[in-house]
Amino acid sequence: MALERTFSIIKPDATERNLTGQVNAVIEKAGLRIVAQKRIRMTREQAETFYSVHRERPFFGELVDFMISGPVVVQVLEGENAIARYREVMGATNPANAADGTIRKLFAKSVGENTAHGSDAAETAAIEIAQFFAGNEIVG
Ligand code: 3AN
Repeated sequence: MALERTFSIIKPDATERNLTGQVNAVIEKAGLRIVAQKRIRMTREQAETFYSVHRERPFFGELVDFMISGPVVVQVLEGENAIARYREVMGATNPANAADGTIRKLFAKSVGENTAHGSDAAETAAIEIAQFFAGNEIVG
């Protein structure tokens, strides 16, 4: 097992409903450690860069508009196999398909407004962490 770091975003649908602490409780109960965290308002440019792999998808504009519609909480999570583990803890992209007890089953409103983002691979985790955090802001 490898100690890994992954990048997480608590999305505007969750901050709007004051759910940051409840999402964090699920993360911590799952054995992941929040080693960096800040609440920010993403700029359109930041959101477009962050989701640039989805630029050609039909929902890209809607996704960017949503991500800048309110505050988000960006985080670095650390733990054994943190990347895959956090995707399990988040549950399926569409909350209708998410397993019981997952963040998206518990809190997500829809496939777009789905409460949490987690990196999908080690390479993307490193890129996403570096977009929002300097090395000295991450304290393990
Ligand atoms: P995940 O976040 O589970 O890795 P992706 O990478 O397929 O899922 O999608 C990235 C984000 O794009 C999702 N978290 C969601 O907010 C949004 N999204 C995905 N599919 C749709 C869709 N059909 N309609 C609207 N938004 C979507």
